[in-house]
Amino acid sequence: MIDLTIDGRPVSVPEGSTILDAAKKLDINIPTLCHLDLEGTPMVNKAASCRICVVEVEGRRNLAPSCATPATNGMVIKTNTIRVLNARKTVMELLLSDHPKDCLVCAKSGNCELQDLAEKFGLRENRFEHGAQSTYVKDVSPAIERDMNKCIMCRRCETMCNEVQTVGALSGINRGFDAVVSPAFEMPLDESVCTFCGQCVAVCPTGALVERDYTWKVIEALADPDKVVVVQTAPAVRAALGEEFGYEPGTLVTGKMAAALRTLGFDHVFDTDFAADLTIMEEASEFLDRLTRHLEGDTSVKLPILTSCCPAWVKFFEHQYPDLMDVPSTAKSPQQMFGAIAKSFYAEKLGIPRDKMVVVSIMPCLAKKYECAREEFSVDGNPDVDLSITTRELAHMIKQANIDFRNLPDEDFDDPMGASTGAAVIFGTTGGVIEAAVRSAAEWATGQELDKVDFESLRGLDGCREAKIPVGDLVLHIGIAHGLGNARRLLDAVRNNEVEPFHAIEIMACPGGCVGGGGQPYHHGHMEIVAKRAQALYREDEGKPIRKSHENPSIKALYEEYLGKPLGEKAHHLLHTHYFK
Ligand code: HC0
Ligand code: SF4
Repeated sequence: MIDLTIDGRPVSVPEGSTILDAAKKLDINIPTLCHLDLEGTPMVNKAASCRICVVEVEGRRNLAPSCATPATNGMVIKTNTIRVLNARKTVMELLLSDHPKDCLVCAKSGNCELQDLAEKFGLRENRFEHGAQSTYVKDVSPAIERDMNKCIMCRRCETMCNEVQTVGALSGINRGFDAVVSPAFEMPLDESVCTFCGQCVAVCPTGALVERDYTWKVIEALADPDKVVVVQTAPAVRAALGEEFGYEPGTLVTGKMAAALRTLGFDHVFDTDFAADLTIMEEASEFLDRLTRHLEGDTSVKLPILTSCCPAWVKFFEHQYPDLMDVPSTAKSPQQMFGAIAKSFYAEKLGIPRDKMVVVSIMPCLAKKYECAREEFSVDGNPDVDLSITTRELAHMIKQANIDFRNLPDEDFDDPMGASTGAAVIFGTTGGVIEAAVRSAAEWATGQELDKVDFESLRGLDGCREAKIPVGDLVLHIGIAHGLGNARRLLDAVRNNEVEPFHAIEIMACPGGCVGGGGQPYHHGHMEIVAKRAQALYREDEGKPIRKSHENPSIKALYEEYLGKPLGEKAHHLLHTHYFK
C-alpha cells in the first residue's frame, strides 16, 4: 500500500493508484473534465489534457494533474491552495473563451459537465472573453450530431472509440487552436467507419457530440390527424427512463411509460419485446437448422451463429469483418421486425395503407436511428420504422407535455403487439438474447420442457464470457461479448482457431448491452448504474407469467394467422435481411 497525505488527512491506497484515486477515497472531490474512469472496466482516459484537476505536491515546482500522477509514499498534497484555484480558474476561462454561449438551446444543457463546473467555480467574468472563436460546420448524420465548436479536446470520445470500442473512427487532428477530434480527413461521420454505437456521445462532457433529435418530428406526426401513430418501446428503456424523473437507477417504470405514451397521444402503444419474442422464433430456428445440418456433416454450414440484432455491431462487422458476412444470423433486429409486421399484418388488420401509419421506436440506442434509415428496411421508400428516439428524448417529450410522470397509473401495452415474455425483456442486457434463444432452442431440440429457464452461467458483466449448456446429448458452447473491443477480441480468437469452437455467440456493441446504450440517461461512467438496470430486467423476467418466447400466445397467433412457420416464405420475406460490404 502507498501512504500519503491530502489536505492534512492521511490515506492509504493500493500500488498504481493516482492522486485522484486517493482523494476519492477521502471523499475529496477534485474537479475533473477530461478524466474518465469506467468503473469496473480497465478503461481510463489517459489524456490528462484539461489540467482542471491540478494539485500542489509538496517539494515539486509544478502543479500536477491528479488524474495522471501516481500516488507515491510520503506525498503531501494540497488540493485547494490559492495557486491551485488560480490555475483552475485560468483553465476554465480559457476553455470558456472558445466555447459557444448557447447553453439555453444546447442538447446537453442540464447534463453538461463544463456547465456544471462553471457553476461550481462561480466565474462571473472572463479575462479572455474576446479571443478567437472556432467556426466549424456541424456534422449531421442520421444518428449523431458533431458540433466541434463545443469540443474541449478532452479526448474521451477518442479513447472510447479507439480503445474501448476499437472502431478507430475518431482521432485528434490539426494543431494548436485548430486542433479537433474528427474522423480521418475531416470526413463526415456518416462516411467513416463509425458504427453509431453512441458511446462517444455517452462520455462527451459537453454538447460537442449529441444524438440527432427527432422529437419534433414525432410531435408533428402525433398532431397529424391523417396519421395512425404506433409506438414500440425497447426492453432496456423501462429500466432507465425513471432516472430522468428522480427514481433510483434500476427502478422499473414499464407501466408508467405505457401510460405516458398514451397520454402523449400515440394511437397504439406496443412493445419491442413482442418483436424480441418473434426474433427468437426466427433466430433460434435458424440456429437449430444450422446446428442440425452441421451435426449431419454438412460442411457448408457456418457455425458459430452470431446474433445480429444490434445495429452498431452489424455495421462493425460489415466494415471490419467482411469475410465473416455469412456467419451472423439473417434475422432482422426486433426493432425492424416490429416495423415490418406493423406495416403489413397490423396495417392490414386496421385496413389502412402502410404510408398512413407512422411507426416510432423508443430506444436506448443511437444506432437504431441509423438502422431504421437503412434502405433495405423500407418498401418503395416508405420505412418500416419511421422515427427512432432515445430514452432521453422520450423523457424530454414527457416533461414538455406537462405530464406528471411519477403520479401516472401503471398501464398495460395494447394488444396484440404489446404481449411479450420474460425471455424478451432480458434482450436489453448482455447475455439476454442468447439466454432467450437457448430457452426456446433447448425445448425444441429435446422436445422436453425445461425444469429451469434461468441460465445464470450466461449472465454477468465480464466483457467476454463463455458457458457450456447441456442440451440433450449435446453441450452447447456459447460465447458472449459486449463492447466492440471485446467483440473484436472474441472474434479474432474464433477466426484464428485459438478457442474451442463455439456454437453461438451473442454480441452487443455497448458495454453492458442496451442497458448501457448511448441513448440512455447519462451515467457518467458509473457502471454500477448499468448493472442495476440489468438487474431490473431480470426482475421483470422473473415476474412474467410466460418466460419463453415460443409460448407467447400473440406470437403463436401471428404465425397461425399470417406468417406460416418460422423460416417459411413469408417469414423469410418480412423478418430476414442481408448484409453489405
Ligand atoms: Fe436493444 Fe433490441 S435489445 S438491440 O439492446 O435484439 O436498442 O433495449 O430494442 O431491436 O428487443 C436496443 C434494447 C432493442 C432490438 C430488442 C434486440
Ligand atoms: Fe466511435 Fe461509436 Fe462514436 Fe462512432 S458512435 S465515433 S463508433 S464511439
